[in-house]
Amino acid sequence: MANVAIIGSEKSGRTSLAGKLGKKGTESDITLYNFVKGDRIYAFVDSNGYPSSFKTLIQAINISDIALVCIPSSGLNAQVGECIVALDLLGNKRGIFVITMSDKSNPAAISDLSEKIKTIAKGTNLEKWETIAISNTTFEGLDALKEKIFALGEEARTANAAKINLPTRVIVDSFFNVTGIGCVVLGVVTQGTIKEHDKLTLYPTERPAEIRSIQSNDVDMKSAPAGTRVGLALKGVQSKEFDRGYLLSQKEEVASKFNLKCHLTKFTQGLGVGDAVHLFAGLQDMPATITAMTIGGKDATQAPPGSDCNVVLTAQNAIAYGKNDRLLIVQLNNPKQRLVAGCDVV
Ligand SMILES: Nc1nc2c(ncn2[C@@H]2O[C@H](COP(=O)(O)OP(=O)(O)OP(=O)(O)O)[C@@H](O)[C@H]2O)c(=O)[nH]1
Ligand SMILES: [Mg+2]
Repeated sequence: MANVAIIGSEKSGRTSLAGKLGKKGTESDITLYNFVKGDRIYAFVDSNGYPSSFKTLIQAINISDIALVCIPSSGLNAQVGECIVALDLLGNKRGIFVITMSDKSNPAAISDLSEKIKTIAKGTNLEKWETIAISNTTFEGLDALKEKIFALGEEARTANAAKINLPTRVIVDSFFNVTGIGCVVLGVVTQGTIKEHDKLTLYPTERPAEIRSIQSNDVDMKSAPAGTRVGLALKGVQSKEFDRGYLLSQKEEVASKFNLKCHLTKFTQGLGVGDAVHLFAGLQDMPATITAMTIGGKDATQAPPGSDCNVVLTAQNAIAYGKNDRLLIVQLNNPKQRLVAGCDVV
């Protein structure tokens, strides 16, 4: 199974493309489209709330193995830039640049745009990504795009197979009550292998929860390995206790005060002590304040764009995370550049 985020510019044909790649499933501000190819299952995640809702971008990326960055053939814009910066700050991701609406352009202009994409991706984690032009109306390029997605899907499958013996972790994106069944949650097994009757803990609330049953793509399963998108019926917890991004896991860290090693993007206006920001961890986000800063071991009050610094950040409420998770500092109300920094917990 591989999960594929469809992100990029608004009105670039993202939803139309999702509909070409899979069958519509769970719908909200991120909508899932499923595709079964033999024993391979693909879940495409349309972050339809983006760009007005920034968090749907990060959520789509963080529940996916692969990202498709959609760029209309009319050209690059700030949203494409924001998607590239987000993917770069979050670390190594597999993905493809998709030039959409090729029917509205011509080969010379498309080849020009491909070069421009190469230029802005240079020096980022995305510099080796391929670019492909497609049209949802003439179907040009769609088969070639699918082949590329399937090739990356096989790589993701191998990467996930290496994680099946790690401690169990499920990242929850949807939750509801089903009459006669009780609490049902949807999410992705990102580590380990979950089994029916596993006793896990819900984080950050640290409440015990037991897996009553597991489904994937409407099929009952006794167990599900890393990489699987699952629906779980749970015992011991209620759906109203959940929030998007909660983790069902063996062990997570929970904190509201963080020491973070940050790398600022060169596009932000900078970061300073006292700044009100949002901290993103997985699918969770929380208002937070920068309470202290050091640069190269010395106390500082302001870090310039493109620089590295360490900060103490205090969040409004507790967040669940793992020591190896990549966190983001974001200024949601900044009209120019919402992303500020990618962070490791120290
Ligand atoms: N000519 C042409 N039009 C397209 C193509 N793909 C989508 N469209 C049209 O472009 C418009 C936007 O398409 P959507 O699929 O809704 O794009 P989107 O990125 O999901 O848009 P938002 O979610 O509203 O930001 C619709 O009117 C589509 O019919 C294409 O390949 N060629
Ligand atoms: Mg859409």
